[in-house]
Amino acid sequence: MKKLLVANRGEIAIRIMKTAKKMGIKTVAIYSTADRNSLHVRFADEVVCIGEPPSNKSYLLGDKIIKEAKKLNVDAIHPGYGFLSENAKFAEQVEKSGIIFIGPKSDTIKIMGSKLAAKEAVKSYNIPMVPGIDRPVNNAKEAIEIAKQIGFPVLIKASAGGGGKGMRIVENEHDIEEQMKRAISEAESAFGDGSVFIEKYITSPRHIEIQVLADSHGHILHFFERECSIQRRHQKVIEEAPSSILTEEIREKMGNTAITVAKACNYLGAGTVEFLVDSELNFYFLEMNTRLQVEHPVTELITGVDLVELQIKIARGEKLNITQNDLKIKGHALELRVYAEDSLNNFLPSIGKLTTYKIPVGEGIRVDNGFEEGIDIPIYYDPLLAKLITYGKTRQEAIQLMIEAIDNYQIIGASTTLPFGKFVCEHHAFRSGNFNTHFVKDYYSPEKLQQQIEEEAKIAALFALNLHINEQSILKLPTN
Ligand code: MV4
Repeated sequence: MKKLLVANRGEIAIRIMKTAKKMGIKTVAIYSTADRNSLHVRFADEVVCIGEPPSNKSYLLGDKIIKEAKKLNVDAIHPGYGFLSENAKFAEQVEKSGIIFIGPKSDTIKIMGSKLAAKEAVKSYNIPMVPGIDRPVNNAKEAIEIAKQIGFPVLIKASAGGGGKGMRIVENEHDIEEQMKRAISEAESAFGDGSVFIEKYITSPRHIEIQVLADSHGHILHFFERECSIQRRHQKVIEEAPSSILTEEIREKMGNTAITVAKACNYLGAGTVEFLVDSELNFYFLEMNTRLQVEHPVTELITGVDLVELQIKIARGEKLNITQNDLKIKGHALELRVYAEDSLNNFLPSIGKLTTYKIPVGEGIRVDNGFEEGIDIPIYYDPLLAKLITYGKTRQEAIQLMIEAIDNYQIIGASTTLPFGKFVCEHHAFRSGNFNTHFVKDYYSPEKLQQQIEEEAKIAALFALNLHINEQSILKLPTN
């Protein structure tokens, strides 16, 4: 593999190119006209403008990307996350064009893109799953029968779903018909597939996922868990590894389950197996994400591996030259997604020119960044500016480092989720480790954040006053 095209933008494009450079592989960046001055474009050895700013006129143009890749004699395409990363058709077209797609086979992407197909694929492997029905349901009477058997509350879910779309909690049988209609029509318009099924609703779960890697020689390894329960409207905000609630025993069980899921779908490359974990620490397989995830750095920090490097090696046909026993968790890592969103104003995108942009540096601090001072944040894409990642010997150390790093991150020109991240890091429920997916809903309000910001300003003012008085008294001393 001599040349790699990264079919993505922002921090993840840079992250992937860094590893390619380290491995002596030339890099090609693609960009839309909105990104012509972006960091990821300057970072690459070669660049291609792929189209107009909207994603469907640039970063989603699979055919055009493949055409340009061929012109430039590209050997492999890395899709990053989002955009074309889980598009089975794109993966298939890349395969057919003779270019290596860095990811699993298109058939695997297709299976895992459907929750019902995924359930079907793992059916014979004794994988713990949430009680429910594993086929599409569209008849209200039948749905009521199923729900009664499972027991309320139940969750109606879209098979093609993602990001909570087409998902409906139902508390009693009178609401089933109405909610099922809504779920089906939402799924139809969002995914063009109205298949829905029914599961027992786990009321206060944690969201914990396992990183796996599978090579083309039949070796599959897991790289432990990431705790992703701190999210807002299905958008993760803070991720960490390891999770503070798992015992060694459950960790091993979940890891082995994840490996079995990967085996069941003939997995290749890096993937993530998602689980729900209930308050009694029962875990249930939810779905598998067939891409490199946003939060992969926390896994890299606690295991000491470069996941992109391993992805590339696997794509080149190499064997994973480590065993499960070689892998040990060391330390604790936290990641805060730094979005250009206003935490005080319903997380509305906050776009503008970054007139000041200085990232924190120091031991235990990693910033996977896609921006620099003077750049306008485009309105067309996900407003993730960077990922602020900290690593310490203990969870407490990683949290403390995160708070300091947030204080040392200087951004003027856009509101960001940095203050929100600090709010979470200072919250007793987060610090205690005792939280679930309802954390943000249960504990966060803009008023509370505002109050915290004001209190901090007061303390800073008092501190300054104190300093001033002390200096004055020092000045007066010689006269006494
Ligand atoms: C669930 C659940 C409770 N019970 N399934 C949301 C997105 C999708 N990946 C799965 N999701 C959930 N499925 C059952 N049977 C609760 C959620 C859920 C959730 C999961 C992970 C992270 C955040 C969440 C927020 C709300 C609901």
